Amino acid sequence: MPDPSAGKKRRAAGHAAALVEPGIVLGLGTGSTAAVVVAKIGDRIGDGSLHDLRAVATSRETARRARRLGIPVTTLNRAPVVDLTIDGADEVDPDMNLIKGAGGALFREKIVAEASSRLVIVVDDTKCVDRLGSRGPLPVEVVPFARESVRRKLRALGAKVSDRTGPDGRPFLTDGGNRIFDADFGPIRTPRRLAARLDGIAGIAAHGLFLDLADEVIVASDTGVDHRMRKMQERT
Ligand code: A5P
Repeated sequence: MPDPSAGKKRRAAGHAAALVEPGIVLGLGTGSTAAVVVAKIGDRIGDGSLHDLRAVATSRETARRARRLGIPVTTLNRAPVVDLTIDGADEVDPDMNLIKGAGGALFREKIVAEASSRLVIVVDDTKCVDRLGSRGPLPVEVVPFARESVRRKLRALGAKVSDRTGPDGRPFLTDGGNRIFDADFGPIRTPRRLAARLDGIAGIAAHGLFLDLADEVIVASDTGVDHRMRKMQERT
């Protein structure tokens, strides 16, 4: 099925790929928008405007895609400080807080985001919301040992919890071998409070609330591209 947002994703991705400078350690996100960014970076390596990059991929799928396009891929352990990461998101609120994880790579995406000096998020305007949780559930990655205890805790916090499955109908497994719950909290009034509660549950490997992590958000609409910056003092 054709993606109605494909044109916007291409415009936003082109804008983001132009931010990449030779010689840096570059974090590569996961998902359909990040895939367009990876393709555009591959083009820039091909035309010689980018060289000496080392890329840290947020998923095996992105690593494979990058290698195919001639982008040198390293590991976070070899390059633990990432200069710039470009990634997509499922929702962006007016404070540039995010929900991520519809693609199932949220754990590695959060690790790479936290290791990055600059995190640039690329979305089309359908992802912009007043309140996180308005478009879909919150992905929560759970270690198998704690699956049922975490399910009960998420329910106690008010979520309707579904088990994510893959295209074959079997449980979706992340690159780390964990499961994903899609936890529907509805629009989230206090994302910081919810994030703190989820951070306190030991069996959760990662949740999709990415708060205070994005430095810049590139939003593509039918009329153009809006490049939003976080005020310097807000990044901790
Ligand atoms: C991957 O786990 C996600 O966090 C993606 O970054 C997010 O789902 C956006 O994906 P699309 O660009 O495909 O909408």
